[in-house]
Amino acid sequence: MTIFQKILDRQIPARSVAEDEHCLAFHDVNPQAPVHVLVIPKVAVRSLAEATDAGMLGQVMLMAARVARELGIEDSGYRVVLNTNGNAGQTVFHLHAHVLGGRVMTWPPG
Ligand code: DGP
Repeated sequence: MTIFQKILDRQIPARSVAEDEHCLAFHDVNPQAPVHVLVIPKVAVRSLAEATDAGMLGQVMLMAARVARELGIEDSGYRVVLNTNGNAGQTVFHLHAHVLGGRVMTWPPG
């Protein structure tokens, strides 16, 4: 079981930001920006590479946009990232979108 499944099951705590029937959003424990929130689907899918449900992916993206709006980074701008497998640095194998904002982002990412 992944650490994010344990958060979904309320076995370990997280600082929740938003929730609906499809997704949970919570603050990243190791923030890389003033706003750094993770959005996870309630279904356990290892990564974007293994996702087949377009509806689920859409719900994750819509929740990311909602979080950005509600945390006040919509107008200043934000980045949504899905690290996928090794070279991208994925460490938790429950699909998740990082919502990063509150500072200027560089491009390309390192
Ligand atoms: P990734 O490298 O894309 O798999 O990102 C995993 C993120 O999850 C990383 O930024 C740190 C975060 N994280 C790992 N364990 C926990 C935890 O127990 N609680 C919270 N809130 N975040 C976690």
